This record gives sequence, structure tokens and C-alpha cells, in this order.
Amino acid sequence: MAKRALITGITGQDGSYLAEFLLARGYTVFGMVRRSSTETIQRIEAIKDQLTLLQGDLLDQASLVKVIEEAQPDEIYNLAAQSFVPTSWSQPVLTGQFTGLGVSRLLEAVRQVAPSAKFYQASSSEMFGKVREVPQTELTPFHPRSPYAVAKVYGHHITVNYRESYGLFAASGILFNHESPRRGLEFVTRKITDGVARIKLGLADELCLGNLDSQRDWGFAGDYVEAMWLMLQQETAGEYVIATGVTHSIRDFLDLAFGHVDLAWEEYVKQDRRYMRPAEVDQLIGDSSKAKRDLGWQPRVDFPSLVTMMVDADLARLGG
Ligand code: NDP
Ligand code: GDR
Repeated sequence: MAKRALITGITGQDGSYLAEFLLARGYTVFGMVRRSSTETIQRIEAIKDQLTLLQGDLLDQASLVKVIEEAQPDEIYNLAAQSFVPTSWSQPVLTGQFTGLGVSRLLEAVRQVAPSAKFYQASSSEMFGKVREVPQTELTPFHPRSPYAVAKVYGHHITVNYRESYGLFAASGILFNHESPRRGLEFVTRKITDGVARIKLGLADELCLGNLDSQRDWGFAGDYVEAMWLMLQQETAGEYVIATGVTHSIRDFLDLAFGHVDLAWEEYVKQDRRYMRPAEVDQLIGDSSKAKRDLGWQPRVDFPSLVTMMVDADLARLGG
């Protein structure tokens, strides 16, 4: 019989890639979506006929119980969150509710309704924040630098705690930044590739950014959803760092993205204090040796290919 998977956050970047990945492996896929006055299913438009969408919200316990009762899942992927770091300073309580306590609500519903389901929690490299060592592993202490990261630390620990308290199969992937043409427009990579395409096509003449010095370990979202799935195919649940092991600055990203269309970014990029953060994460670089060894996972798309894939997709979308 086909395995059943439930994805929260199915309308997001990762949810859409994971849904495609699971459908290709013959899964019956359920997606939890929250009510909205406008449609938010653009990223899953092409596959929506193959999905069962169920209405629920991380803020509403009863809705989570109902969604799990209806889906009867073998695997649950909790990808839903308020995921944009700057918004977590302007809406810290809401971020704590969605991104932190939302995990408890979902785990409680799993415990009550489907205790034998395997559970995946979307943890984040942001938990390392002001990093205590380079590169970061599963054993590196956390020092979160934003309300978002603090909420993710809570989500991470409560996942481990439900495994230890109730014996749930509850795994946590500590994923470093991963991007794609489906990345939200406000995140720096997509903001740059969209800006490059607009400037190249004569639709804009500048791009305003914040801190150009921070460094990130950027991978491709399509590669990273495979790691989520692999974590749930193991005999026992654990924590895994998922990263490329290579770090680049925003300036490196700008060099490649503008260079791809023969432009010099220095002529178009302006720094704007509005995009600076109250506390910054300066440098992230992950060591995913454990995932390579235990899951057999490794990234396929390298940094230059990721940047050019995103620029080309934005050029095509905007009519270039
Ligand atoms: P997105 O922001 O693209 O997607 C977030 C999803 O969560 C959307 O489907 C959104 O629905 C949904 N959502 C938000 N709030 C609620 C709520 N209250 N109830 C139900 N659904 C809700 O994120 P990504 O796909 O990039 O990331 C997926 C997860 O992985 C997130 O938890 C993120 O924090 C985490 N993560 C991401 C990394 C990355 O680099 N992308 C790295 C590490 C962790 P709607 O469409 O209605 O807004
Ligand atoms: P991040 O991603 O905070 O790492 O969180 P984001 O792309 O927003 O920022 C990365 C770095 O770029 C700098 N930056 C800017 N960022 C944005 N958004 N806009 C700008 O104009 C800009 N200029 C410079 C930032 O200061 C920062 O240093 C992402 C999210 O997906 C989280 O949900 C996830 O957990 C982490 O990645 C891993």
C-alpha cells in the first residue's frame, strides 16, 4: 500500500519540492494549508490535483488533531513556520507562537492521534547564530541571534524531548540556507536574482540591500528535501546537519549573479539601513559528515550553478 505523508507548510518553498519528491516515490501526499482570503498555492499549482489539501493552522490545536485524523500519515514533515528572520523582530510573539509553540501543538496532536507516525522538524542553522565553532556540527552549542532563531531552538529541543519522553520517532534536520527559483522574494538570494533580472531587462535601475559582509552556506532546496526524507527512512530518529560545507559572502553572490548577465553590481547596489538587523549572524558553515555517513546524503548543485539557475529563472519569468 502507498505510504501516506502529511506536509505542513506545503505552500512554501520546501513544501513544494518535498511534495514533488514524495509523489515521485509513490506516496499519497496530504498538505496542511491555512485559510487565506487569497490563494497561496502558486508553488504547488502544477501538482495540486495529485494532493489532498486539508485546512489547519499551527495556532489551532483542534485543527491539527483533525488534519492528522484525516490524513492518517506514516510520515509527518513539519515545515510550517514564520520563516523570515527580520519579521521576527517586528512580530516576536507571533513568531514564538508559530515557529516555537506550534511544534509543541503538532507533537501533542501526533502523540494523541498517530503516535507511530515518523515526525520531521525543520530546524535551522540560525540556532547556531553567534557561532561557537567553525564549521558547525550536531554538537555545536546554540547561540540564537533573533526571535526566530530562539523559537527554532525551542522547536528543536521539544522535538528531542517528545522522542525521549514518549518514544516518538521525532527527527530534526538542522538545515543551512537553501535556495531555489521558488525562494520567497524577500530573502537575500532571490531578492538579488529578481533585482538582476529587472535591471537587465530595464525594469529597475537599482537594488537596495543591507549587510553585504555576512556569509552563508547556501545549497539548493531540491537537494535538501531529499535529506528530510532520508532522515525518516532510518531505524532510529536523530539530528542531522545538512549543508554544503562551503560558505560565501553576499558580495560573492552579487559578483556571480550580476556577472552572469555581464553587469557590475557596484553600479547598481545601494546599501539601505532599513535592511540591517539588530543582531546579525555573520558566518555560517556546516559540517554534514554525519548525514553523509549515516544517510548517504550529499548535495548535487554547487554555488555557481545555484546562482545562475536562479538568475535564469527570474529572467525567464520576467520575459527576458
Ligand atoms: P516558507 O516561508 O517558504 O514557507 C513557510 C510555510 O509555512 C508556508 O507554507 C506558510 O503558509 C506556512 N505557515 C506559516 N505559518 C503557518 C501557520 N500558522 N499555520 C500553518 N502554516 C503556516 O519557508 P521554507 O519553505 O523556506 O522553509 C520551510 C521550513 O524550514 C520553515 O520552518 C523554515 O523556518 C525552515 N528552514 C528553512 C531554511 C531555508 O533556507 N529555506 C533553512 C532552515 C530551516 P502560507 O503559504 O499560508 O504563508
Ligand atoms: P537568513 O536569510 O536570515 O539567513 O534566514 P536571508 O536571505 O533573509 O538573509 C541572509 C543574509 O543576508 C543579509 N542581507 C539581507 N537579507 C535580506 N533578507 N534582505 C536584504 O536586503 C539583505 N541584505 C543583506 C542578511 O542580513 C543575512 O545576513 C534564512 C531563512 O530561510 C530562515 O528561515 C532559515 O532558518 C535560515 O535561512 C537558515
